[in-house]
Amino acid sequence: MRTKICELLGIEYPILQGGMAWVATAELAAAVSKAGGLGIIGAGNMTPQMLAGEIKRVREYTDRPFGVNVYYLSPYVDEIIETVIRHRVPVVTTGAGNPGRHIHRLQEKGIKVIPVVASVALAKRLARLGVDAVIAEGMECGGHIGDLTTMALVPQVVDAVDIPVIAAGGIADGRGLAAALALGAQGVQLGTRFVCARECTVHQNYKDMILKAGDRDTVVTGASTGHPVRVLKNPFSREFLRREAAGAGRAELEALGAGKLRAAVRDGDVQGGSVMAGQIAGLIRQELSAAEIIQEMMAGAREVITSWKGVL
Ligand code: TUI
Repeated sequence: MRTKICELLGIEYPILQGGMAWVATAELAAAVSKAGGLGIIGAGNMTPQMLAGEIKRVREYTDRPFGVNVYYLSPYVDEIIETVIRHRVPVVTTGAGNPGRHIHRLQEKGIKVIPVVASVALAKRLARLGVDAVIAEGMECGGHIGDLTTMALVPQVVDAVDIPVIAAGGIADGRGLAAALALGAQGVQLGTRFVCARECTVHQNYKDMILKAGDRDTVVTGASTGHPVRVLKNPFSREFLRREAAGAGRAELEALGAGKLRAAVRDGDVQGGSVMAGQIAGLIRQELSAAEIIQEMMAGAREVITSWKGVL
């Protein structure tokens, strides 16, 4: 099941690991790349020095291709771009903003650029600027979200651009991969599923909360601030939504959210922290290694696609 994404990125399977802030460290990225997918370091709000350390560590674990996700709300965006160039990172994905001003400089240095988009309009604008592929991310995903579902967004982006499209949001097994391919995507990106990879260094409380979650256990905070974020329901999300409903302003809500992702991911404060996760959390029932996740997905997708042939 090699697709254009495998050729473009030099990977074995068309599976990318989301570059999640605080979660996607060198350990996780290296494990996914070693297993034949594309591991991605989440630069989040890291300083350029911290990122350089993570890049170096991935290379100590594997010489396979990997990526860095650049978070466009970070105060260090321009320096992070310089860091990925200096360290010759093979692939850059981007999130939470328009990477337009950096595309040519990255590509000039041989770096593949794959932005996350949540709309057809942005996908078309970035395709015109020459990006290598786009990740079309539906609002089923965890963290910062757009407003279209994966099912509606992916085929519309596929029809609007002539570069490969990677589907994200709500995908965690072989059925999701097969569905994404059916929608015209050339690959998938998984976030929540890889949070529960054995090699992922998040606090065990964070993994346990995803493993115990059901289908309706996520909620969207921050819709009123123009920065909606999907998280698991907990005392933090309830307090956030209570204040939001009471008319709290953007500044108050931003202050309430500050540092809460780190608290949940690194300190295991899954009551007072922000436990970002996608709607597919309810499907995830066990911690597996990155290689097991990828092998299980590939086998599951092959099984689905083979069964279609029986129907036709
Ligand atoms: O970036 C994400 N998901 C994220 S980032 C994040 S870090 C965070 N930490 C604390 C509080 C809040 C967030 C958690 N989750 N996904 C990629 C993504 N990017 N989804 C949607 C977009 C997007 C949105 C607007 C991409 C471009 C865009 O462009 C606007 C423009 O300038 O045209």
